[in-house]
Parts: sequence; C-alpha cells; structure tokens
Amino acid sequence: MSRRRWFAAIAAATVATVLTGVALTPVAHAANPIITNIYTADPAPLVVGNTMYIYAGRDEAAAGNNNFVMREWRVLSSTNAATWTDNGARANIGTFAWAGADAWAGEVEPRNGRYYWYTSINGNGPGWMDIGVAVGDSPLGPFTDAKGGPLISDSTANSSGLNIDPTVFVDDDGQAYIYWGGYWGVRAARLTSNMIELDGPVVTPSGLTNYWEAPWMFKRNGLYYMMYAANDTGGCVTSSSYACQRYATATNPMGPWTHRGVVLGQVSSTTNHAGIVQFNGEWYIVYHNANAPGGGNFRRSVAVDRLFFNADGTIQQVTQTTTGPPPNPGGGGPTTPPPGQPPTGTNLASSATRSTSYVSTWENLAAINNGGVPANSQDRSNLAYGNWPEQGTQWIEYQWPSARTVNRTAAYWFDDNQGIDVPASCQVQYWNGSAYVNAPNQSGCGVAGNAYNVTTFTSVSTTRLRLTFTSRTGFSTGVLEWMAFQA
Ligand code: FUB
Repeated sequence: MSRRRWFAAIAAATVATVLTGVALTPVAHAANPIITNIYTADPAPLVVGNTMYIYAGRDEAAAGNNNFVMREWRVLSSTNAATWTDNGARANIGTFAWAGADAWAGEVEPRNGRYYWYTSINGNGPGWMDIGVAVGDSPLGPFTDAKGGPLISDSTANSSGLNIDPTVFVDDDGQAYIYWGGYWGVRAARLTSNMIELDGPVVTPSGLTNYWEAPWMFKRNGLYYMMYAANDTGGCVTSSSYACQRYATATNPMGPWTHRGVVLGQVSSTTNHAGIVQFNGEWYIVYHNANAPGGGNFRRSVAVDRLFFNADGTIQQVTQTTTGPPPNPGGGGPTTPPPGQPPTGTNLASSATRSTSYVSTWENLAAINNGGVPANSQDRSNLAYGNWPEQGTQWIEYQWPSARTVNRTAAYWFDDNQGIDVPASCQVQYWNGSAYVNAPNQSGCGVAGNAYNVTTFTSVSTTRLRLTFTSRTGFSTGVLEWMAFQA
C-alpha cells in the first residue's frame, strides 16, 4: 500500500477518544527495542536533571491492520539511557476537546518550569491534521490543553500540506522556533514567549534536501542542526516507501540550511522518526523500528543508540544495535570518564606484549600501551599507531604470559584528518584457547573521536585480548591508546 493511500485511509478512519489510565506501569528493558509489551512510535527525547524522558505515541493497530491506530502519548524514562520505565499514557486524544483522532508525533519543550507538549492530532474542524499544544508543570504532567484549539491547522496561512510532526526549539536568547510538516512540506515559524502563538509568518525554509517529514532541531557548539526524515532513493533508502534520517546545519535558526548527509539509515518500519539528545555527557539518538515481536509498519517500537560527532561537527551515521547503549549512570562512572581523563582501574595493557595485523613503518605500535593521555584524536605527542594505507578489518592485540581476568577496555582512536579516521565499527575479542571470539555481553564498541571509548563485558580469563576494527570507506585506522582493565 502506498503512503498516500494509507495516509488517506487514516484520514477516513474515526478513532474513538479513549480515556487512558496514567497509572505507573514500570517495564524495564536493557535492549532494543526498549519497550516490547506495547508498541511505541515517534519518540521525542528530553533530558531534565538526571533523567532522560522519551515522549512517544502508542501504536494499537491489530496485526494485519494497515492503518495507524493511535490514541495516546506515553512517557518513558531512564536514569542511565539503558534501562527504561514506561510511565503510562500522559496525554491522549481526549486532552484536546476540539480533536477526535490520530495521536501522531509530538515533542515536549520546557520553558520557565513548564513543559509544552506539541502534538500532531486530527481536529474536528476542516482539513485533517493539526498541531495542538498541552502544558504541564512537570515532565510527567499532568498535561492539559494550553490553548483550547489548534496552534496550526489547514487554515493557517502557508501551512504544510500535512500539519504534523512539530519540533520546537528555544534558543539561548529566549526566542522559540517551531518546524513541522509532512508530504515534503516543511514549514517554520517563530513562537511567542508564551509558547502557544505563532509570532510572525509561516515560512518555507530552504536547504532541507529531500525533506519528507519528522523534523528534529537542536543546537551544539553554536551550530543549529535539523534532522529529518527523507525518502529519496539516492543513497538513502531502497524504496521510497521507506525513509532515512538526513540532517542539515545552519548558523541561523531560520536557515538557510546546508544538507550534511545521513544520520540514520533505513529502519525496519516504513516510517522513520527520530530525536537526538545529550545525556550524562554522551549523545543519543532515539528512533523507532518494527523489530519487536509481532511488529510492523503500524506496530512500531522505540529504540535508543549512541550518536557520535566528528571533530568538525559532522555526525557519524548511526549503527543500529539490538543491545542498545551501555548504561550511562553519569557522575564519571566507568562508561563515562570525565572529559579528557582516562578511565580508572588496574590497566593490564602496560604489562602486555603488543602485536598487530599491520603498522605503517613511520608509525609506532608502542603508542597503544605507553600510558599516554591524548589531548585529542590528532595528538601524536605520545606516538601514534596507524595502518595506512591498509583498509578494511585490522587488529591490535595484547598478550600476557599467563591468563588475566579482564572485563573492560578503553580505546582512544587516532584521526590524522588525512588518510586515517576513526573506524566504522570495532569488536573486543579474546582467545578462548582455540579461537578468537567476541567478548561476551559486550556493551558496544564505541568509535568516537577525541574520547576514551569504554567497552564493558562479562569477565574473561585469557592470555590474549584483541581489538578488531573495520575502517570507514576510503580510510585507514589508528589508535593512540588502548587500555584493558582487570576485573
Ligand atoms: O506515527 C504517525 C506518523 O508516522 C508520524 O507523525 C510520522 O512522523 C510518522 O512516523
């Protein structure tokens, strides 16, 4: 069924307002998808204090029903980005007396101690989808209609052909912005300081190449980022029924935008809806897919993975995992050493004999366990290991004369901004007496530049530990330091 037909089918459908209970229903998971006892979609993350919240719709379509059945929005939460609690439905179609169906994508933006929940919803007036806004005094609500009518509807001048998928961003100077729109029709406007009125005309921003729907706006190091779903088949998806997440950057919140590439490739559901947030010093992407048991295009599930920036501010394409990110409890715990500082613990690397599949004659394998503390991924001051011009999969290895018990490693990648770049992926492996196998229950092998990438795993007793890495296309790889910690 084409997108147009299923959107049309949804328009025709009448979904009864359901008053959904908001009782706490904790369901903890440490894997992707993060919640599997119900289907959840269109996730929008928000960090408040030591908690990451995800505001998500709920897919209630029966198996085989090729239409959205969405009546409520739920709030998931976590204090470590790995283990999640479902706090139940915190808003639903009944929150908006003027609406009647289709609780589609929303996003919460805080301001002055209040939490504004912008939603896509089918109003009872002319046209189809509208943008509503509810407000609450805490991230979990209770939320009530902030306006008593749509903020944006088909009668809003220059509105989108499909008024869905709001993303709201409040800049450092207090000016708020809203972007939204589906069917390739992205729109932008300023919001007044009360957050419930448009402030000035609706404009059509430029530079969001191949925009389809689902914008997500944020700011990092003074640069504005817009991620959005695109459904072009030019390197993005295999069929225009699917979507990827592209992104653009701008030096002004209203654009013009410059397209930068793909953040998240095609997922297993046709729709692709995502958000990006920083939590406890790390960056995360939340998105949905069809990977839960019984899942599908109308029975989607929220997933979470790490997101990495390059030193120049560009975003590395996300590796979709089934494990989700390692626990990030904050406070400089083992997975998040303070910026610039190596993780603490007994580092067994210093007593190991090192070897590698290949080292360039002008580089030095001694770099990996000489105890250097790199200032950044370009810092050669304590030597650098590199394997230019080799590409593909390479490895470095530690060997001890007798078995050591190891449960954690930390890799600091070398990136010379020339032929050597951080790898596309990596694995920690150990010698089990007859073969190299992956370290068990690995938390994920990070490939961030300018950081110690900590991998935790179930303890192994071994004489040989190996870091295997695969280069990014067109690049070789390198390591400035690789630590291996005694369990
Ligand atoms: O979940 C309903 C709609 O599907 C959302 O509003 C779009 O972003 C797409 O995910």
